[in-house]
Amino acid sequence: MEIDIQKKVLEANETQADKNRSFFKEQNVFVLNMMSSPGSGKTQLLCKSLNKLMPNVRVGVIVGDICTRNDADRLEITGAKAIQINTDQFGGDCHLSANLILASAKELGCFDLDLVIVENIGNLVCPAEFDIGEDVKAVVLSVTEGEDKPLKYPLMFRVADVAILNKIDLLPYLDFDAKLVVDNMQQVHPHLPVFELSAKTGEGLEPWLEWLKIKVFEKTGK
Ligand SMILES: Nc1nc2c(ncn2[C@@H]2O[C@H](COP(=O)(O)OP(=O)(O)O)[C@@H](O)[C@H]2O)c(=O)[nH]1
Ligand SMILES: [Mg+2]
Repeated sequence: MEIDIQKKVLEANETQADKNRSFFKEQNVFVLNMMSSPGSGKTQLLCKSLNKLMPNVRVGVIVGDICTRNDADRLEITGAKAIQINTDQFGGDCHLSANLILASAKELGCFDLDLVIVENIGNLVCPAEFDIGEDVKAVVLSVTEGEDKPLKYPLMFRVADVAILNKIDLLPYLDFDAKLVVDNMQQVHPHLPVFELSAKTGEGLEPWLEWLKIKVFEKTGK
């Protein structure tokens, strides 16, 4: 019974995600879904990225959290419009579903944008199961989380199109093996592109932004 309901929820989400994809195509906007566990540095990375991308790339953000609009407030300092979704009113969902994304994308006004970035709710499990009609899924893992996480949460790394290893400025203070974590990511997802960077210092940011800009151009021609 429980499995049946879960299957129906995922199927309904899939149908809505296809509608979102058509909407985003019609609006000629590229959509990036950024996922990670809480605290790996998604908002920090987005703030740094937005400062470099705008105004050449016109970016809007949709950000999900169970409560607060802290992240939307942080992101809006960059000048980007940010829509905050809080899921406590929907039972505290641990992921953003496709229907919530479409409503927020319409509020954002995609027509004037080249890129919509969705900062998903901090969780390495559920967001991986819910397609939102995005073009690219990115997973962020920080160096304080342990090298074994790609092996423990393989679905997230399997569905990701790109991975970011964040907080490399902390490597001198930790017993963390960056080569091992990249090997573990690529064990569950062969040839997964991985960008090692620090969203705090900005080290390693450029290759990630170049990769993203090429993806946006390939879809939108902008
Ligand atoms: N040292 C260091 N701290 C970082 C870096 N990126 C984020 N942080 C810090 O990590 C904490 C969580 O970051 P946040 O962006 O809120 O993570 P989120 O929950 O994934 O959105 C904050 O205190 C950030 O200042 C980084 O590259 N290096
Ligand atoms: Mg955040």
